[in-house]
Amino acid sequence: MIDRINKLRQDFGARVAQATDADAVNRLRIEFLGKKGHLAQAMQELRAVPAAEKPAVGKFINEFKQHVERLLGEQAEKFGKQAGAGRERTFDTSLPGRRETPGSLHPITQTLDEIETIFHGLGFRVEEGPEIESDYYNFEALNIPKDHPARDMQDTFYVEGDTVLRTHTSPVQIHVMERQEPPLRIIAPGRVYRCDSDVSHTPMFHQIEGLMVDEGVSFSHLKSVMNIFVHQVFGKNTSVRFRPSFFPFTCPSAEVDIQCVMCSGKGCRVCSQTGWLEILGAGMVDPAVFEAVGYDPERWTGFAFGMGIERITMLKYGINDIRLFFENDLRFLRQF
Ligand code: 2NL
Repeated sequence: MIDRINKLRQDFGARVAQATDADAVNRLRIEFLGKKGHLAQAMQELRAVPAAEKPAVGKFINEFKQHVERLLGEQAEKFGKQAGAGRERTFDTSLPGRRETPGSLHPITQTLDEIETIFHGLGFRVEEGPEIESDYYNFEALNIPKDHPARDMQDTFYVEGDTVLRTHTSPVQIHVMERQEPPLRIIAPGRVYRCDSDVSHTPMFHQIEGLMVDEGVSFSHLKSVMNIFVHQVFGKNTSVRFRPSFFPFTCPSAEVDIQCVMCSGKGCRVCSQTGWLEILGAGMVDPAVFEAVGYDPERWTGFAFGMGIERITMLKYGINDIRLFFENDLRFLRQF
């Protein structure tokens, strides 16, 4: 067996030296390394070698194989380079191109970016804060008393003791007001958490709140800013209306409706035949909130508003199930 390999080795050495082009090298590769080549055959024959000699013979065959691979590699590289030199690479211009599949931002991110840009244009800056908050920043400072239904265990995720997952981004604005005197124009986007889950509620969703505080800020400033916002997001011809409402942290409070985007106000299933869709809540900051952060309510006034990003996105694109945003099904996401 060893003798046979030695003969093969001599034969290979002579022929590889004679090879003059890449084709010849390839033929040698098939003859020696191919499925039915000399080396495969030697491995077959190895089975019949007595057990005592097997390791030595096996090692010998392996060394030969490595030798063949190395020499063929060297020759192939040499002829490959010669073949490439001086010859232009050609390509088939009739082949169809490879399609690029660029990714895209999540629809929630797109809406958030769009809203931030609109308010940036109106002089608002973005502020962020922690998602885990104390009862004080999430409720107390916002004039939400201990027995208020919003604090119900069914709505709020309690972490432990006085610590909660924020149920809105208002605590961000409380922090900002505590460390900074008016005038102030900020928006606070981020994740918020409520213990709720169905086609229109998820335990985590995104909210953006806005706050403007200065001397002489009035409800008409709020209306004007809301009008500009709605017209930029839903189009110039979208009607806006304010309905009286209640929030513990604003007075007076209002809910802002837009003309139904599905039926243009004629009445349909989406708007429950009313022709209007609620998109956000807003109002004049309650003096109790200013007292809590140490602002003089006799001097400063302000407006605030809050909206759910998922809700705005659903209305904008006619999406009827909020859970689609969180399933990450590419068939859904690719449409944005
Ligand atoms: C809604 C309503 C609202 C606010 C949020 C706010 C924040 C501070 C002071 C006063 Cl620091 N108000 N935020 C005001 C009115 C409504 O949100 O429906 N959100 C989804």
